[in-house]
Amino acid sequence: MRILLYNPDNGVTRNFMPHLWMFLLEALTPSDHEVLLIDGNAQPMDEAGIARYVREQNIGLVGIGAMTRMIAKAYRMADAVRAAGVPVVMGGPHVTEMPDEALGRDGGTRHADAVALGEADETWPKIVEDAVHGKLKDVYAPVDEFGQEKKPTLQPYPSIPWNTINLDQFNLVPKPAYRWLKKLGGGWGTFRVIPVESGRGCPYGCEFCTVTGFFGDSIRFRTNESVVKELLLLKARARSEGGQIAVFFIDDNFAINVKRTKSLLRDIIAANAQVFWVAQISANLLRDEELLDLIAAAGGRWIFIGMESIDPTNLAGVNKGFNKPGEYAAVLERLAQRNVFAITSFIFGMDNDTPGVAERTLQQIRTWPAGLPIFGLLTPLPGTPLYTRLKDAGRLTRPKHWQEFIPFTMAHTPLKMTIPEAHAEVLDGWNRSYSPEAIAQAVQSLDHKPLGYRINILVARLFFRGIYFPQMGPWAWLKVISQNRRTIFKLVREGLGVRHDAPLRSPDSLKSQGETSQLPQLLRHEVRHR
Ligand code: B12
Ligand code: SF4
Repeated sequence: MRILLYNPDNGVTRNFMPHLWMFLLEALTPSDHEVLLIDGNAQPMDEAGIARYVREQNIGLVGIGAMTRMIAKAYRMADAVRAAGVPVVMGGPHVTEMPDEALGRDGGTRHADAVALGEADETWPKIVEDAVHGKLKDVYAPVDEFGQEKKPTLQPYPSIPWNTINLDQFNLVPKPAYRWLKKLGGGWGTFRVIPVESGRGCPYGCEFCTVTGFFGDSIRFRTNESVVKELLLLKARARSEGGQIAVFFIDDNFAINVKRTKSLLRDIIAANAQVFWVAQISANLLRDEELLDLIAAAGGRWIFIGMESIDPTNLAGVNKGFNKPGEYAAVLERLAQRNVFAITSFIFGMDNDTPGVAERTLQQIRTWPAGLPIFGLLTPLPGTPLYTRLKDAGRLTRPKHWQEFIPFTMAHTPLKMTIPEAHAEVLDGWNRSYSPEAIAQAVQSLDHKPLGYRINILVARLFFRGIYFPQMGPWAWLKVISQNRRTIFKLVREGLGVRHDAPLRSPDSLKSQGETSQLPQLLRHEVRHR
């Protein structure tokens, strides 16, 4: 049977990274079936397109996975596939919380023939087998022989064949630059960010988060050996095709067990399996200096920190009192000393927020080392304690907000500001953090660091800007480049101390920390130190 795994686009931004679930399920599919992957963020497709595709490719089963924010599109695509006579199974966080919606048991349209609840690592082969025999059940739940919920151990973990998977749709080097960069040599013909998980689960139970409910509070890890093997495979692939691969460790809290994280990082270093990587770690776990040294030495370059708010009352209100705003600055300084930078994520519209929250937050951010601040609104995702609390209090203004997804628009009224005021705060946060002046300032604040770091923060800021301000397509990009031309020219001028005969170098060949480049450093030349 030919199986299509499809992840819809979010309609707002292009994802910089493919979705792990697709590769994982592909690796777990019995070998007598052929699996095709389409990520709508990289390969846009509409309803007519997917119906045509499943007919032309003779697809026997379509698996669709989606977060809440893409679920309306997922349902439309599922409807088109089913109308073409091909069965659809849906999985992922949204349908796990709302299976009746997908199955049409809530009085609405049925979108899926079957729904896979929770982690599908063990149910997927059974789903495929049932589909082959035309006997799909409505619901597949990960349970043991006694009907008790059963979480996959991650030991063993399937090996994803990164050396053979077709990753063409996930190359971040724009096509026009591709041939030029490839010719130039030095390993920048392709650049991909690849998701890798080293463990699952987070016991912290923040009120707005799906993770604790979905993965359970039992934390499970892969063996160090299996993670290291995967990194080596990715590294070998990048080298063999003259490109670069960076890894996003998608664990919700990569250092949730500090002892184990240190041991993994030591093994990565010992095996020379370093690639540049990003990971999500909560601020309270970044106090340990040895952990930070190991992160830097093992290839860690960006750490995503869910700071959420600088107001302890807000944090306590969403069960995230373990975040201590008083220590944010010290945490970021410690990272920056090791040339590791932070993506700091904030949520506005919390119950204690009042107008002016963006400016108050920015005042703090300006005192921190340059990083990548991002701003969102408190969103009641289905299945979270936040959803239940707001629903019980009658505060949901759009109880099924996912049916009509509107980016950066709240689905409930905050207590101390209005919905438009909350949105205005988010706009203010993005505007003031990603204006050409703010970008120039961030770059300038790294003047004491080698050129590579400044190029890194510039490129990262230009990309991150796109999370809020749509910049799809060449014209949008030209506009952004033109607005930031002063900062770009400044760095180019500095780079003219560059040896033009020197090829672009890969991170592998960089020796000292000071010279180690970071993620999107496509423009890097060898700098002649004067
Ligand atoms: C990586 C990640 C991202 C990436 C993007 C996704 C990507 N390219 O991988 C980035 C960083 C961009 C991102 C952004 C956002 N994310 Co995010 N993200 C994650 C994260 C940390 C890991 C996802 C992952 O790969 N997990 C590991 C795989 C193995 O698990 P899985 O995807 O759930 O798949 C398993 C099952 O669900 C199931 N399954 C999944 N799909 C399918 C399909 C079929 C057919 C079947 C049978 C089974 C199946 O089988 C898999 C194996 O067991 C999750 C949290 C988490 N730990 O999952 C949050 C998570 C998915 N994100 C979340 C959110 C809310 C967001 C944002 C909306 C945040 C924001 N406010 O901006 C944005 C929106 C992104 C967008 N583009 O629209 C929520 C989603 C909740 C929900 N109900 O939708 C999660 C769960 C985190 C949370 N705090 O609650 N995210
Ligand atoms: S620490 Fe992060 S992953 Fe864990 S519950 Fe809180 S928001 Fe979710």
